[in-house]
Amino acid sequence: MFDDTRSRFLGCLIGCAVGDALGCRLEGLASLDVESVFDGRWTDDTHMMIGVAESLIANKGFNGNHMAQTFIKNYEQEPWRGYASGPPKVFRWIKSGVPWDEAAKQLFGGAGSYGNGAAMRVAPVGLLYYDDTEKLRFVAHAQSMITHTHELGTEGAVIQAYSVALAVKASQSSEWDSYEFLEKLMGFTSNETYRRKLKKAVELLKEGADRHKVVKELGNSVEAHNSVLTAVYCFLRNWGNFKDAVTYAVNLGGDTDTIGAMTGAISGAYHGVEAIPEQWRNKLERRAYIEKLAEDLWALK
Ligand code: R7I
Ligand code: MG
Ligand code: MG
Repeated sequence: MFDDTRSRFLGCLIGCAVGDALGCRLEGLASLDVESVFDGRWTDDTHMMIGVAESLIANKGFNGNHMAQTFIKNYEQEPWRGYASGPPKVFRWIKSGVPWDEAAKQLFGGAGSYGNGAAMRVAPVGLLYYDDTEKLRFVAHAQSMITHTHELGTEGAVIQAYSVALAVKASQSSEWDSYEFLEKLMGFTSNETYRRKLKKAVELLKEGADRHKVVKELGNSVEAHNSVLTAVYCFLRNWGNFKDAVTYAVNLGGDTDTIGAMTGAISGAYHGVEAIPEQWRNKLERRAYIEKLAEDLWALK
């Protein structure tokens, strides 16, 4: 069979950036004509995804301190990318000498963050370890710990990374459907909050639920458990087409850039880069650099 993994890698990272760029224009707005607002500029979601990729490539795998320093360097160059409050605090603590795997435990009164920040950036981990599930789980969790130590935050990242991996693999095997995809996620996570949402996702797909119900049941907000499976659902509900999936995602409202980024990463990994509308790719900020990162990750395989 023709090996199109390279195109899937490119589709995943470009898809993440395109979904972020589409979504950030719609944040807080009612459904708009996505074509007319797309300007290709992306936010912290893509900025941190780039940091994950850069560090994985530089180390040919995971190095926690290096990845933390990469996040810090990128943040200091472009702090205006729309970062939430948690990561910049962690960056300051790490700079003052707290170890990379300790600093984030202090957030939110010692609970650690369950924001979706560890999931929104994790796509490169899903690519690099798409064929090694246990390594994927380990690295997706470890990269989360730099900024997100709450179990719901880390598990969201692990599930998002595995969804990217499944999308790469589903495109290579033949006949998967949405229900099998959800079943595989169910077999992968033992977290009850996520398992409940996976059951909901099956029901919503079966009944062809409207957007209002999807948002009510799966969520569309900044918490990982209220956005990661929403993105998975957006992909599955629009399995056939990249553009439909991200357009649907960013029209759910709420944390639109992040749900767009996560949907775009999964859908791009499934369809390959050619399926992403060319006018979107052409406008995308730092497109060549993001493509280079995808190529370098692919070369590590
Ligand atoms: O997760 P994080 O990087 O934010 C990502 C979001 C995405 O939408 C990006 O596009 C960008 O806009 O920001 O940053 P955190 O500050 O760790 O978490 C984000 C938010 O989640 C926090 O501001 C809180 O509102 C909420 N949150 C919590 N609230 C209460 N208790 C996260 N953890 C907790 C918690 O333990
Ligand atoms: Mg953002
Ligand atoms: Mg966001």
